Amino acid sequence: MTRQEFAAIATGRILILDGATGTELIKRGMPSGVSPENWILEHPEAILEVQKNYVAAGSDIIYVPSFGGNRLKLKEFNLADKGLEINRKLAELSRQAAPQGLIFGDLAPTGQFVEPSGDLPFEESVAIYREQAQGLLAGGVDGFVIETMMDVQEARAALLAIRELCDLPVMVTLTFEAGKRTLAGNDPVAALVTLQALGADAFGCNCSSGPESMAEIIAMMKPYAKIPLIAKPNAGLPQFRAGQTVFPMGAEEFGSHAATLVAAGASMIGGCCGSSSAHIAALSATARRLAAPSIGAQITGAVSSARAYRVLNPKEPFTVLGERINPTGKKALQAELRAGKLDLVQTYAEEQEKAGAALLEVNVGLSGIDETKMMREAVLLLARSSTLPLCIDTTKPETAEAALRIYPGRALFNSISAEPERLKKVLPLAAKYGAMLILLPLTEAGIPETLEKRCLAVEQILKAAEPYGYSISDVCVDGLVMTISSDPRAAQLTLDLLSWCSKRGMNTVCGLSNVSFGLPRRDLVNQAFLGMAIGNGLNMAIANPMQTELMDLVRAGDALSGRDPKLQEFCRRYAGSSNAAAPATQELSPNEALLQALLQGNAGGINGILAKALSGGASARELVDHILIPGISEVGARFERKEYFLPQLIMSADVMQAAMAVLQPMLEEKSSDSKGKILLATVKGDVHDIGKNIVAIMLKNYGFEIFDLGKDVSAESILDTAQRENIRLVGLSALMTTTMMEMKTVIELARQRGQQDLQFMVGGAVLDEAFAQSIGAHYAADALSAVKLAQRLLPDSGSTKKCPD
Ligand code: B1M
Repeated sequence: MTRQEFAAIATGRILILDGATGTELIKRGMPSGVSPENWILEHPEAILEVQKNYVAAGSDIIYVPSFGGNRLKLKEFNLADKGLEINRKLAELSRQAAPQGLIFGDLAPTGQFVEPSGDLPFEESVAIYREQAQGLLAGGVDGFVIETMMDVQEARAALLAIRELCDLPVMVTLTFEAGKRTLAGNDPVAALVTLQALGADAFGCNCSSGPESMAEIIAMMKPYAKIPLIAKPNAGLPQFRAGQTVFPMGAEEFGSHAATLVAAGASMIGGCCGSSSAHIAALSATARRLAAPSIGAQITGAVSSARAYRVLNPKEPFTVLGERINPTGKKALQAELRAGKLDLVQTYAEEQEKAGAALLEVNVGLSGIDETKMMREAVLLLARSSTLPLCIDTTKPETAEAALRIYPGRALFNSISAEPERLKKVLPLAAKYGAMLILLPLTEAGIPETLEKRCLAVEQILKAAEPYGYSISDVCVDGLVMTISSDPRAAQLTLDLLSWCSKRGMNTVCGLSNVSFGLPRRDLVNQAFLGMAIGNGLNMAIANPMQTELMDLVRAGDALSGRDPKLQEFCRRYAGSSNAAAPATQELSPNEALLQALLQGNAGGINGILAKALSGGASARELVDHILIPGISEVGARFERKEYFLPQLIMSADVMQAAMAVLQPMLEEKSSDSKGKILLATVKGDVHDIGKNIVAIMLKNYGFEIFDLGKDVSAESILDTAQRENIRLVGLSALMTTTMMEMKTVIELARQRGQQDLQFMVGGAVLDEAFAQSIGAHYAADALSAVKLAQRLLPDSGSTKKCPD
């Protein structure tokens, strides 16, 4: 099936998808702990029955049961090298179940977070999905579905993998949590903007919620969706009854929600966990009575980051693209980039975001450095640390490609001119990644001297971009600001071009400061020019948002040009303010700077901050106890309140680790002889080790010999080491309710193995005394309590240093 054929069948009718596979297979005897893909191949009759039932219930598209068929998931069952064959056979089975219907190969999370949120290299993720898609293609699928994704970047990897293999239709669905964001913090509209620009043929949500709250997410996305929207909810919110997960919504009630989902804008509906063919039959019966939603976006021209989006449209508020991440004329940034460092890039990003920039321009072009490598690293860093969408600014196509490929959003690309060579090189790659474009009305002959020639250049670029799917709403025209010192007509020429574009509904953008080059009081000229340019339709500027006069002018401009409805933003910001100069911002104390760096996840400069704090008289222990531990706890609280998301949690943890690496030697005191051996480990499945490391330092300070096995350590490894090293006390740490029970497993295994004398000390934020007792362990609430407990449990070790009470 071609993408055009898919678009045709998805227009003017409601397509019915299938329902749950996993819960249906469990009903048919699939045990837990097996590879579902392998079990299906060993029990083909089960999946044939499930899928034939869905076809009979009215499903237009059947998902191949290849959900966990990627190399990383299969590896858990020693099946990694059978991926191609397994996926091919699964697709062939689905074809047997639906000989006349459409079967879509199913790609789902690998279980590992991809960079920039996680450690799995992006290209490795692409390769994993490519391999799976190849198997499914060999099995004859009609298209693909990428589903249950929790990180837009992983969905991008899968989509790119398929796009680079074939031109079949691809549907993508993400799983949104109760706060209407994915686990990685992706916003639904931002994810839609990113993935439809990258070439998804339909987009939406599956799993996690019941139909009602899914309808709310569909309604949020609808105005921005150029493609059909998908809703595949669970049969209600899962409930835990008698140790089992139950999905409470019956088929009839589920079916009645088709109307809610379609009214919200979904034109492809089905079921996820807990739904059966009865649910799909009910959904299909209701859908038959409903008119299909129209396909098409009311709001176009949006760019996105992983967590936010911004509509670029002359009717929207003025957009300032922060210009500071550009080494031209900035010695400090040049020095950092040459040294391979990006601390200033992160600082400039934070400052500009705070000052009101809506996008961040990123330019790292500098002689003598590997621009492509540096750009990729800068983009990865900014994708993790900033919510603002990026504008990639480079003249090199290979640098542009590296940036656009890794960026987990829809970027703006600066820039594309009417030079045929550049058009040929840059247009296909910008289109491949779905970037919005800044058009520069330059031709082979240079900068056109008349308005007519500049307009012609804009039209030439638009014409060349059209076959790649670009329309006026996907571009911004650069006003080409030249200096009035050398040509008094320069400003007027730009103003005329802005006016010409504005009449055609085009976005326009200018770099501001060129106009005043060589003049005194450039600020006056720049401000007057900005005012005139806004009057001629300018709606975007590449500028320094730290200049308060400029930002004030921009906001006043929005108020005057009707881009600030009811003047709400202007009044919110300026009511009660006078035109007196704002008080200078106070410099932060080293302790405040340390806390801020931790909360913002900014590891750059952490050594300097710590050095200042220590030379100012703070002790390493005070910094750990009074700044770092409360700070990281605040990060956890923000994560819980859904103000922070996983990437921010990871960045703050990195700062904590960096700070601890500096402070650790100062926390450790030399002790001459060992006071007893203690083994420490964070249990299997848990990677939190900051607290355990602090406990280790304290125990070392009090003379104990520590065998630290690290994090995510198996029970066997802990017990083998204890046996081999003749250790009598084992300290276990766990930070999650899901991993604390692993402590019980370790202790039970020790007893089974006959390690009866082994004592256990446990700690971690989710534990308490009662839990410790219930599993036969001793509890320590913090590092100092751990020392006291160790001294009590290993009395003959002779730890002489007295522990303060
Ligand atoms: Co995560 N995380 N995290 N995390 N993380 C928590 C624990 C969480 C409470 C955040 C939240 O939701 N508010 C939550 C658990 C919820 C729950 O189960 N109740 C959580 C989650 C959900 C997750 C993930 C699942 C997120 C995701 O992927 N969706 C994921 C899990 C990955 C995994 O383990 N499989 C995850 C990942 C991470 C990071 C990797 C990003 C990072 C860890 C980096 C690292 O440790 N190297 C991280 C962090 C930093 C946190 C929080 C913010 C901070 C933990 C910390 O370092 N605290 C945390 C929220 C919080 O606790 N407020 C959170 C400071 C540390 C000094 O305290 O470890 O308690 P603590 O140690 C204390 C005492 O407890 C005691 O002494 C220490 C010093 O006083 N103690 C012992 C600890 N171990 C002891 C052992 C002893 C004795 C005392 O004897 C042996």
